[in-house]
Amino acid sequence: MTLLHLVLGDQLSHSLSALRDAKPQGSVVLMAEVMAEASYVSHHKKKIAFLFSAMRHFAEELRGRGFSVRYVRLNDPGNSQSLFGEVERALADTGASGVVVTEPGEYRLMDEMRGWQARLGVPVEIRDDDRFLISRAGFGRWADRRRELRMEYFYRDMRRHFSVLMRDGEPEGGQWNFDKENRKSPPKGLKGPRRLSWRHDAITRDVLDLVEARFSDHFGQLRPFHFAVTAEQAEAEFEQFVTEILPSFGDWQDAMVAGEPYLFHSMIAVYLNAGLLLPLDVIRRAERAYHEGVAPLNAVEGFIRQILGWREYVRGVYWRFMPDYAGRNAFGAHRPLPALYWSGNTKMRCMASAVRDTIEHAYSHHIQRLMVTGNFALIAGLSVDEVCEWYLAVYADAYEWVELPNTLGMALHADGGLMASKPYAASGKYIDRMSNFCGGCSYDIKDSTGGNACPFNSLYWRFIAVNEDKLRGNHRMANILAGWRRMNEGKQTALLNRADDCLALLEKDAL
Ligand code: DLZ
Ligand code: SF4
Repeated sequence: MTLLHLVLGDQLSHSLSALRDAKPQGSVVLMAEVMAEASYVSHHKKKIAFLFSAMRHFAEELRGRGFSVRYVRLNDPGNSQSLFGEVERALADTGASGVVVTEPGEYRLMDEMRGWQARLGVPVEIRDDDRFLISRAGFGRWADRRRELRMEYFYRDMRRHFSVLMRDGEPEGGQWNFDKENRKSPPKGLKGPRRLSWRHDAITRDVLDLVEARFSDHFGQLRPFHFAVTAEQAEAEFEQFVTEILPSFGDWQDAMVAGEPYLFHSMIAVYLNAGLLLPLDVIRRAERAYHEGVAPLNAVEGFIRQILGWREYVRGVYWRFMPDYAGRNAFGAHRPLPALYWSGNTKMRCMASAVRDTIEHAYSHHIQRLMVTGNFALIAGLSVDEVCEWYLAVYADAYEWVELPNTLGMALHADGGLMASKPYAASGKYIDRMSNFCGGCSYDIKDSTGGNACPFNSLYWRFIAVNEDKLRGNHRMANILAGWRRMNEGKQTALLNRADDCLALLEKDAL
């Protein structure tokens, strides 16, 4: 009796639940490059190249371990170009009597897979993805006990459960969170260290040619291509992060510097989310760096919180509230996504820098995503659907389970506060404090109402004014609403007029 073990492009872990009982004899592992997955949004070229190369390398590793692997390449004759079609073909060709798969990361695929057994006429077993540290059901039980789903409490429970950075039942250093120490403004000349880069082998060269030929109309620059494509390479990058970069990660976590896309960020989300690295391994390694005196507690705690707390939390929220979650739009934001999100052509230096980093690297760091492109989308009232689709397409680490809560919930507050206790709306002042963008910008950061005023300043106040009713119930917004009400009418009108001018320019692609 042969079983078909399906491994998806973001499931490249040897410990994957779908492979748990796979045997060199009696099992066929199926992996498939298909247009349905590669083009349901305009994925960045680098994202597709990374995934296809990592998939091909993973298939080679499985073969090296004696498995029989059916690997379907995008250009293979007969490729049906959908995962279902490839499972169907593989069943017919191998005579396998059932399918085993690990639950996919996206709702649309999960929904489709639930119908596979009836369509295929063989048992289809969908297993939990135990690469995550809490199951969907486990998160559900945690959430059932709560009135509000705040990440901070979830994170503390996870710290206790896994005994991470704990000492005698108390958090290491006497505090759960050291964020106050992690908000330093960047000094002049702040530069991130040089990162490892990998030579292309024959597999990567083939994939780059394939992506160039088949996805030329997709977003982003394909070359230079620098990602790790095996677990071994990803581990080497992570090791460089722990020893050379993590010590500074905490201090400069929220800093932004023109021409420095990475600064001190780990850049491991792309590998974690595809399965090349496993969360508990990286958490334990970072914890060890603290105990060995390699990195300070504020840096290690901040890093661990992203993985043990935030990453698991957003996945839990996603599955608990889908499919309804994707349709939420608390502020009724529908303005079409402006062309500058695809081109980077704008006089706003902070936006140009974030989008150009994205075009070049399929990456921009957390604060650029949240406080520049995300904040702008929030205060300009850009379409929630279009903004979410943009984030899903352009970042190499983006799959809907992680992208949607981060974009819709955290950046756009479109879930009405389910995740974040207040909207992350900010004027240009925040960007000026945390970056070196404003000095060299065409707009005047100090001005809010003139013809050359920083657009963030007026759009911020317009956002507050337009959404006053919706924000009134939020006590964390009380001071800001009071500030708006206290402002004299002339100033209010000037701000709203400047905001309208900015939105008109945005529509003409001239902001
Ligand atoms: C993102 C992606 C892309 C670009 N291509 C493939 C593919 O050809 N084959 C595949 O199995 N998976 C691919 N993926 C990842 C899937 O879209 C991902 O598994 C789902 O979105 C669920 O997270
Ligand atoms: Fe961005 Fe405004 Fe600063 Fe220009 S002045 S970089 S638009 S925040």
